[in-house]
Amino acid sequence: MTSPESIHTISRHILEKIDNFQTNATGIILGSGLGEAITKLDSAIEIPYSEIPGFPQSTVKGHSGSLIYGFMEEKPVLVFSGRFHIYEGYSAAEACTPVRVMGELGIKRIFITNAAGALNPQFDAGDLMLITDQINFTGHSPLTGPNNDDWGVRFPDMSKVYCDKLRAIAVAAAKDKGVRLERGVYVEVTGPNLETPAETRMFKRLGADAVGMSTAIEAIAAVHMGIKVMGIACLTNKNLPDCMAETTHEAVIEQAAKSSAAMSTLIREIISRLD
Ligand code: R1P
Repeated sequence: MTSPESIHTISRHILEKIDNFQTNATGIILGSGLGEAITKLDSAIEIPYSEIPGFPQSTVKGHSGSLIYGFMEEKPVLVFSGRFHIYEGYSAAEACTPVRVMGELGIKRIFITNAAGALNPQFDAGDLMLITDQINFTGHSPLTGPNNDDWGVRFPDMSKVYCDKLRAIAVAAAKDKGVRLERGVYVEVTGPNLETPAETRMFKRLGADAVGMSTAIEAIAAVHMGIKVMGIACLTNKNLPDCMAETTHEAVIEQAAKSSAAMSTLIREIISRLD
């Protein structure tokens, strides 16, 4: 499912379904409950993951499982509405299939979104957080195994995972549109269990501002392929170690859905400002 040949086959299949695919498209991965963040693309072509041979299938509520190509502010975008997680049983490499496919299609810029718990006590549920850096706490890497030199080098540099230029555009776009946008470090854990108070305390001490079960490994795969990355977390709940409130996935999805409008406004504005 993750060999260069299988990624090539999946990509060829997608290209057969999308006439005149433009490689200057921005790739977007939508996180839990954020399916409504990208709607109303012009000239949209939608392909359910189930119709893409060899493509992984979404098994988590809040991830619709469809690929959508279309235009936003007259710019081409390729949207993965639904992602894959290690806790679903996928390897880190399998979970990064959308990123590998985007790289194979020639995409040079991706926006990764997710739903995450806020660790920084100054952040509120409902805020968006621009990811400035990451901690991969999963113990897994999508680069494990033989390196495909056509994709990237064996030891990719990770000194700048999240593109400065895209971050500056995001900050300016948020300011102009009145969208509250925090900035911080995202830590990825394997899950699917949510964090204990002791783990939450530890992640805070490690310097993380938000915690979730995706994104970091996708960003690693993207950096490996030389793809520019921007990450936006939708903070769905506050993880305060000394007074932890119970959380459910349903509540996460509900809060993410509520923040979809702000996410949509921000992404649209950023896209409109791209070259
Ligand atoms: C937990 O509610 C789920 O929401 C987040 C977590 O990673 C986990 O999968 O989903 P995304 O990261 O896919 O947005």
